[in-house]
Amino acid sequence: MPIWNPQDKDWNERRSEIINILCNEEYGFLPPKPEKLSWEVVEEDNRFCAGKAPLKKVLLKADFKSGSFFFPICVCIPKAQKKYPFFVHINFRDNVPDKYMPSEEICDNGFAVLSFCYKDVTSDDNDFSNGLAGIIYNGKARKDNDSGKIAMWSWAASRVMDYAQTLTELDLTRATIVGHSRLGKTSLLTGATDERFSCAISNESGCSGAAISRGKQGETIKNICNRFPYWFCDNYKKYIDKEFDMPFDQHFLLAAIAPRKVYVASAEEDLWADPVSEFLSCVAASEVFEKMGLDGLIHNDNLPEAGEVFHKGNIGYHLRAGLHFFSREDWLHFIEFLKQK
Ligand code: GTR
Repeated sequence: MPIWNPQDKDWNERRSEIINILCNEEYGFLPPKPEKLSWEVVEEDNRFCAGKAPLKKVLLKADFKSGSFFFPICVCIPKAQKKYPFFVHINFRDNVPDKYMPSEEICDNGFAVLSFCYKDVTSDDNDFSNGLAGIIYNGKARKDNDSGKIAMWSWAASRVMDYAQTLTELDLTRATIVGHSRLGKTSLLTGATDERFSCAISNESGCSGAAISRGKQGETIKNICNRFPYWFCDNYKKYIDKEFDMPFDQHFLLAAIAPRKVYVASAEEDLWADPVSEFLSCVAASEVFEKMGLDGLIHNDNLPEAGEVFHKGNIGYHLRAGLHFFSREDWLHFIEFLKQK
């Protein structure tokens, strides 16, 4: 089944349909934009990264008719007179430096990094009464295609982008969204729905992220819906043990980012995420890039081996040796991919 038939409709139309399918059937529709977004710098550390890249802690405030909601972000921008390409990193933790984010090295490489902790947006559990979820649902029952938690974390990444657009030190044409694991799933959804990001990176996002579901090893839709039902909308449960009946698969999510860049990183020992299914998804999503006359994933004609890196096309990929982790090595590959463009 082709993802897109260019004779039928143009890419913008097909891309909207794909996003609609993914939101309706899997993640739920993202919450609406707030009526107003404002912010306040609450802390400044001018000595951070030896003073090369001062750190600001900023509180973003989103006003809705039903109430206001705040979440903190960390902003680290190299101190020099130029515009920096930047990452928005959806992180597991709320402070810097962090084991999943080598801020100094990122900044030394000429990138700024804005990060936030996903749990500051809404908790990672079935409680839909706190944070953004509390404002949106406000005691109302969730409909089958209403936002799951991933869609809410993704909404927050777009608010960080709203704030980034007000900063003159950033090169807004080179904004990358990045996350690891459940937050890699969130990063891909953000890349698909928010065209202000010129690249979306998934680090080991696996099931319901970069990995194709049909034939997937390790975690399945059944496993993920049983353990983390609240990450998704209720409609997603329809596909438990029915992968081959799905009117989409995860390569649609990668393709919805085209013609912007996508990067998928796998780890050899991360069998729960399944590196092979992550790789196959990149191969399948290449269809859309190729129909646009662009390169998708440029790869060898065999499954990747640990240490292999594919950076030539608009879909980047690497397979790192080792375990499920967001390592410095992953970041350095992403930086190298982004620098060559
Ligand atoms: C696992 C989950 C995966 C992955 C991971 C993570 O337990 O099964 O889908 O997202 O958590 O986020 O670390």
